[in-house]
Amino acid sequence: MTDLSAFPITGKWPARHPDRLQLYSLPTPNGVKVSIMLEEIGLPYEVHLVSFDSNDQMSPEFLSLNPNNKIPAILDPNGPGGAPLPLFESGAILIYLAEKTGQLMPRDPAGRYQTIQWLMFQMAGIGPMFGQVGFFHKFAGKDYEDKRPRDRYAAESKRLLGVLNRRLADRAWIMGDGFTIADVATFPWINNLIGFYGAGDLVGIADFPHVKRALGSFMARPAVVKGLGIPQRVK
Ligand SMILES: N[C@@H](CCC(=O)N[C@@H](CS)C(=O)NCC(=O)O)C(=O)O
Repeated sequence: MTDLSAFPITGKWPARHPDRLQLYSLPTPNGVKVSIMLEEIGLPYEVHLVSFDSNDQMSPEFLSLNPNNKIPAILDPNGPGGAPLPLFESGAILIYLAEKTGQLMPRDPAGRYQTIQWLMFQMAGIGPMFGQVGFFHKFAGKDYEDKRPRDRYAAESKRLLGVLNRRLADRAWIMGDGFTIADVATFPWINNLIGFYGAGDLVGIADFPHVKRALGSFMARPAVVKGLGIPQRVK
């Protein structure tokens, strides 16, 4: 039986199945990337809810795994060389899981680097910019009289959607016929922008038909349907 007791996070979130990958998360667009990935690849895992209502992400136990106080984070009891591996940053986790299982990543080196390139495009562009749209359109920033910050982030999000739309014009998925971690990272954010943030009209989503078509295909995948609800918010 694997012993994870050296990791303080297991003091607050005990591992009932220490042989399985431990996921610490919430069903936000960054969080569901990892639950969708785990459902897609079929790796056994145990999920733990990190509640923002009780500021769990600021607890010493959580910070011991991710000093940057953000979900998602994982602890894989069976990491490289058989040793446990703690990991944070959703992009790093997706690359790790793809390489660990040989899934959702092209095998040829050029395809692999290009997949990582589009993953970085999501991590550095889509995620941060759409997040700002959320703040200025749906959350506290919506009450600001000065609409220039909202419009700046909406314009940048539109530009990014245009880049993605052109990429998808003649491809089923970001890397072509094969579904990859670039798609796993990107489409939860598109879904969130239109759905939870209600910013589809603000960014003119109707102008991006290829993005909408690929989003429809993404949302129809059984692993996506399941992963979007993991972990459940209220137990
Ligand atoms: N770049 C990080 C971003 C993670 C992130 O922003 N997580 C948010 C939820 S979507 C969070 O944990 N926020 C809690 C906080 O800031 O205290 C990743 O992709 O893992």
